[in-house]
Amino acid sequence: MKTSKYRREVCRDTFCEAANLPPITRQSYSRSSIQNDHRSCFSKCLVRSFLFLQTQLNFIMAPIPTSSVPIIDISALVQQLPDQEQAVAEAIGQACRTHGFFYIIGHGISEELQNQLEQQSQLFFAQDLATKNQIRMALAGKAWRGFFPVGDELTSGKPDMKEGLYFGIELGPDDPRVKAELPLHGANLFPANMPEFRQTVLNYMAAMTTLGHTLMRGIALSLGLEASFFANHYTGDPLTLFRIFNYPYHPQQEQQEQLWGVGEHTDYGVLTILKQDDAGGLQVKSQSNWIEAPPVPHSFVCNIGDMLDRLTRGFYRSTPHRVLNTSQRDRLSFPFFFDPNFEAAIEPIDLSHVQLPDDDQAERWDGTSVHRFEGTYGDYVLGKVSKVFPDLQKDVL
Ligand SMILES: O=C(O)CCC(=O)C(=O)O
Repeated sequence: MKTSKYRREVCRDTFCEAANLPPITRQSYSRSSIQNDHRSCFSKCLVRSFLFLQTQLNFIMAPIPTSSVPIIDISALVQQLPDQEQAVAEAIGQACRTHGFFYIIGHGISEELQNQLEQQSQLFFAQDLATKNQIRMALAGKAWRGFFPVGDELTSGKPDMKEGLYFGIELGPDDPRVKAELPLHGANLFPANMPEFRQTVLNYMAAMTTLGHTLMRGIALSLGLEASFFANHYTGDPLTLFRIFNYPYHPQQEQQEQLWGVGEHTDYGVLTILKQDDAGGLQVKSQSNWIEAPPVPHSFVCNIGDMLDRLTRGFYRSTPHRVLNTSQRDRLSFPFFFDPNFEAAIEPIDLSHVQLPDDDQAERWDGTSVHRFEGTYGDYVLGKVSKVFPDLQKDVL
């Protein structure tokens, strides 16, 4: 029997010891009794060598490199420290120009609140379909809120492998926007059998809205504008949309790459602030390459939407992203969309001091131009959401 130096080393170091056998030496190796005693160690060595090789191959052939999405500590922006805010703003600006995505830490959002949200969401999605359907989206009409099952939401015409809950600003029947039957405005649907869910979601949305204002101050400073520029013109009374998604584990996922949790798309508004659990699966198109944006403890992932692309004439591009849950378990995510006011007309900002890129319509996932669009943000967002739920759009919008 022949064996390589590597296998003899492994055999001597681990398996022989476990089997209480004396180590093989150069002298004893030639004896047939020693070879027999060590036969099972050799086969274990072979399996181990094979597994080692397989790991190396998987690594070499992995299609998506690990993340280079920058991580930015925004605590100086949160605390409004005048001598340090600009440095944070510059890091944000750099990330917006290179990736369109960045992680934030030092944001000050309560871990306890985040844990409550995650636990209650797990409980909600673990229920049977009939129970979840008690708050199905069709029941909220034009307010466009509630639960949708796996396969109901489409990206680029294809069903996404996710189920979810849609929420928005909680408005009562006397609110003038609700009286005027403005789409995407109204009351949320909350599960009657989970009494704490409502307040947790509302508290989380309030915290995210404050964080959205903070980040927009940083984005304004990064463009050489006064910190309150966006609040003064577009986001003082933002349209905020909040979603909770559950991407169930699909055994076929391993064979079929096309079972996207969410297909390639860009977000519609100015800024998305995403909380993801630790399953992974978010992929970001950075400078024409797909890279992973894996979970980073205590962070949120932020990305630019189409309206910031339009406002900056493409200086800050909205970045395509997608989700593939390969974690072998369900994945939860919590995107919060901090968007311009529904009625706002989005006009490009004067950025004569920077060199602007060409229109990217030809490369965009939806083949449209965010720069040539005419109308309010409400017109833009309604055009988009009606494509993701075409049946619901026919019935309620
Ligand atoms: O679930 C995620 O990680 C991302 C969700 C997303 O891309 C979206 O809602 O626009």
